[in-house]
Amino acid sequence: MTTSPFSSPASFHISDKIASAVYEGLMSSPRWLPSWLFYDAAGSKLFDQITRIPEYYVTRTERAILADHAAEIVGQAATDRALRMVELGAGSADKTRLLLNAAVERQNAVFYEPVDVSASALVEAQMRIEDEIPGVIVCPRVQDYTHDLELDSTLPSERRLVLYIGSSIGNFEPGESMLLLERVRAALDPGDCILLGVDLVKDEAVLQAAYDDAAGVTAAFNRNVLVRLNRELDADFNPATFGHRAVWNAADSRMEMHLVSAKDQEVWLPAIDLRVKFKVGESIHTENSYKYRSGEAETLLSKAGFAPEATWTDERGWFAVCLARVR
Ligand code: AVJ
Repeated sequence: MTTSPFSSPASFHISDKIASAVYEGLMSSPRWLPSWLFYDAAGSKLFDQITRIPEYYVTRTERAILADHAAEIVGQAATDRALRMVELGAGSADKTRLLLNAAVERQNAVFYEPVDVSASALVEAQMRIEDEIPGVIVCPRVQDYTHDLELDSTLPSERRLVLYIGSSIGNFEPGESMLLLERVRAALDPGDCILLGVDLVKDEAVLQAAYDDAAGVTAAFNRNVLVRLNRELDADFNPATFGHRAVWNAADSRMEMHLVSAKDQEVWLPAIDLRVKFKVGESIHTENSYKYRSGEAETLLSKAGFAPEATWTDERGWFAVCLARVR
């Protein structure tokens, strides 16, 4: 973590990580905010709603792939050993359940280690999973897997399968995703596996609709970041004066989300002693969601020290799930 470029705000509690990221992003030109800021309690709820809107094909497409191939995936990862399942993020609900169910069917008990920065999300995942899938032993780990990853050691009779599903990797810049996968590989032993879910490049209209749904849930998700800054940095954004914009950036192969100022205005963020002037039409870049071409995820995994073994996709070729093993 870089040190804050401003003196520590005194009066109320704020996270230094948030303060320094917001300061850096809003001082930049063009302005940006990191996409991890979306996931406060309200934002996590909104994302959960997004996964169910008709235009957002991502979650249901990946779920269908996993539903069709869970037993095969688990069997191929495990070979002749007992599988320990690790998940980066606190459980993608029913998608994780499909794989855990398949593992419980192969072996009587399965250890499941969800890794997340949020202790409350982990507690919730633990209760839900232990309740719903007898045979799963949950060992939660509070860790920021984007910075460090340390896992329970395994017995010689075991093998790990790390789940990094849900297109979570799509939020990382190409160089960052490479580093992240290298770090994951470094925490594993030879023979351990990763299951990586990536969203694929597709028709622009489909992408556009998925990130700008008719019901406006994604717009609310995007604007919620301003609500969060109002609460946590005592800022005075009027979220209604920022429009939601989703664009396909073909050159960089990514969907982008922006918040566009509908008028000339000034926003004050007293907690970081920052005044920001927005011109009408000026935007804050809030998210990149990278889309892969077929074969690219496998190339990335190879460069990070994994040997890709199998890729599963849907009939339309919209999403890919790749299994790769530590060499
Ligand atoms: C959670 C990063 C996979 O990029 O599709 C959904 C977040 N942003 N709608 C994605 C998101 C807008 C999502 N990921």
